[in-house]
Amino acid sequence: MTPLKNTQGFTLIEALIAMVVLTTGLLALYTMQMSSTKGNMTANKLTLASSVAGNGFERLLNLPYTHTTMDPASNPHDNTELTGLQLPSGVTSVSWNVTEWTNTDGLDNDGDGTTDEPDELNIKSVTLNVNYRDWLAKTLTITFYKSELF
Ligand SMILES: [Ca+2]
Ligand SMILES: [Ca+2]
Repeated sequence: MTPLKNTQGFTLIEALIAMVVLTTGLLALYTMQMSSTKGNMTANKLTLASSVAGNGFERLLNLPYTHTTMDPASNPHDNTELTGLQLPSGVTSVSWNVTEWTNTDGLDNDGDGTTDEPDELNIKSVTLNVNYRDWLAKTLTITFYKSELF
């Protein structure tokens, strides 16, 4: 068995360099961990907001075309009008605006004798906003259309 050539151990400088290298690595790991945690929370809140937006969208689509929650004259509407709509932690409010789709093609599209009246197409455009928080206050917006025929 050959004896070790250097039996004097590490110098103070070598130990310090090793500590600097180790500390740099640990700091990089910490930064990565924090970034990952933050991204995870952001994704979680966005998923919750999307779920609430989907619920609100389904509820509004299933109500009658002339329901008060779909009245353009009462804009902006909010979640207190949808009984039982659950807002999970982090989701602060839901609001939506309804607009009658108009056209100005000079034709009486619905055959009621009036040309280009505000509700001639029997379609409403709804812009639904879900306000939520992750690290910052954010808003998820979806737009959908509701037809009087369906
Ligand atoms: Ca008309
Ligand atoms: Ca028209």
